[in-house]
Amino acid sequence: MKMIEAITEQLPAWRERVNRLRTQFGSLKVCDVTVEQIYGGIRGVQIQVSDISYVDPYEGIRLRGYTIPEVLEYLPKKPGSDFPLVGGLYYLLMTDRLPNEAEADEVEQEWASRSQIPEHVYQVIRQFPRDTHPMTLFSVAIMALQPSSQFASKYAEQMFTSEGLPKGDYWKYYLEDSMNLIAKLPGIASFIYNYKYRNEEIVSYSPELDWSANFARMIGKAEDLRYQDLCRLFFVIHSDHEGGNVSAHTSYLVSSALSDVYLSCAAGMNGLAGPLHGLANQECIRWVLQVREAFGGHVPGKEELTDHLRRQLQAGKLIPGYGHAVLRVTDPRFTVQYEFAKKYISNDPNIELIGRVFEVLPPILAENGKVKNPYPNVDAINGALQYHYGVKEFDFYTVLFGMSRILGLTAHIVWGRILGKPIERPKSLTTAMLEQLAEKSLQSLER
Ligand code: HAX
Repeated sequence: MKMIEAITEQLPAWRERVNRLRTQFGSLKVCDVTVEQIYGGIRGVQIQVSDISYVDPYEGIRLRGYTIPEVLEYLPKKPGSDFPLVGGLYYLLMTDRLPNEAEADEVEQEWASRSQIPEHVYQVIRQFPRDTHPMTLFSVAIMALQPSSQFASKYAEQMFTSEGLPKGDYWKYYLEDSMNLIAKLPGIASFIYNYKYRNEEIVSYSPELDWSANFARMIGKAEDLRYQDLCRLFFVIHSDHEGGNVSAHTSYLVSSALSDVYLSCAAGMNGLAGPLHGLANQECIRWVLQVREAFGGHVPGKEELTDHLRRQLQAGKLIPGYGHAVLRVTDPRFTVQYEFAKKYISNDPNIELIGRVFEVLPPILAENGKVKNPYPNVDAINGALQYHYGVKEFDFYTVLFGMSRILGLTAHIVWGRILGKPIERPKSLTTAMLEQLAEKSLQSLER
């Protein structure tokens, strides 16, 4: 694979950079940690390095240094589509280089050749009651693939033979496992969808189509070229959001114990399934429909909507799709989806309402200064787009998010192995220890 060559070429320089920082500047202090940060979700504590992506509070995400509009513009596309091949995005995340068409296509072809899903994975899914949340099924399906981990078997094998597995080569097995897992995601996700909501169909992968279009085809949207474009857009923009969010941090932490890609990604997906993380997208479309219902199915005018939103906030309710832990501007991933919606489905009443909420809500949220970011995040619109194209099962949306996010998670994990990162082990304190520190600081103030 060209990806392996591209990474191998860069290895000495990357290792040199990290070694220099660790050996020459190992004791350099990066930031202080406050008691509030310790109790407040480690918010803002700079304890990770992520070269895959970086979230600037005022600019939004950059993937390998490129903004969302740049990524959408520069990545290779399939003839006839204005939206990127996910294979090209993966090449960029993994190698830190923009791919040409052949390089993007090679990743897509690799996925096609690795897409066969073992029968037992379908059986595992079928064992669960049909009303099981699709994220649970997604996570167990990934776990069911774990016995095929090349890293796990190679690692176990070398423990008992004279033939060693050099630490510097671990990443190649992690990359192999990542490629094998990602290749199967359209088949797994579509089967979960078909099992729960359609006809239980298992559809085989078509090498003629790209990864995104394969997923669309597998859930019965072979003819819907616009939906296939939406999938390309969705899978590219949800792929990564730095290393500190729950799913990225979880999978990276698990992989630091040399747990393989399957174990690590399933753990990440369990984090993504939380209502404060990936589950938020299903809440947003539900909320949009509820607002319309409150107005007899219509889209309320600005004044009516303002009153309604104020009443909700006064009642202590959260407005889903607004706010962010890091961002302090409108999420560019909201913007590109909103542009897609305005271009292709502007007459959809849910999109009309989302546009109106975008006009009136930010100043209201900003009024009392409590909400740090009064602007929409990525989830404010993605469910409404799926809903328009007929994917109306809200609880499935987080699986779509998960398919995309695994692209980023695996890039972080593989690079963790490339750079030889050790097992993570932060240190705990007791409340009594913090109280002692507090006492000491009081005494020194009194002196
Ligand atoms: N509506 C009403 N109140 C909100 C709000 C919203 N959309 N967003 C934040 N607030 C409130 C918080 O509840 C908090 O109130 P209290 O102090 O009374 O608890 C206060 O404003 C300060 O919160 P914050 O510091 O601005 O936001 P946080 O960093 O704590 O939380 C969240 C960020 C995204 C979790 C939050 O804004 C929220 O719950 N938004 C709605 C749910 C949502 O859209 N989630 C998806 C986020 C995108 C994502 O990461 N997806 O994976």
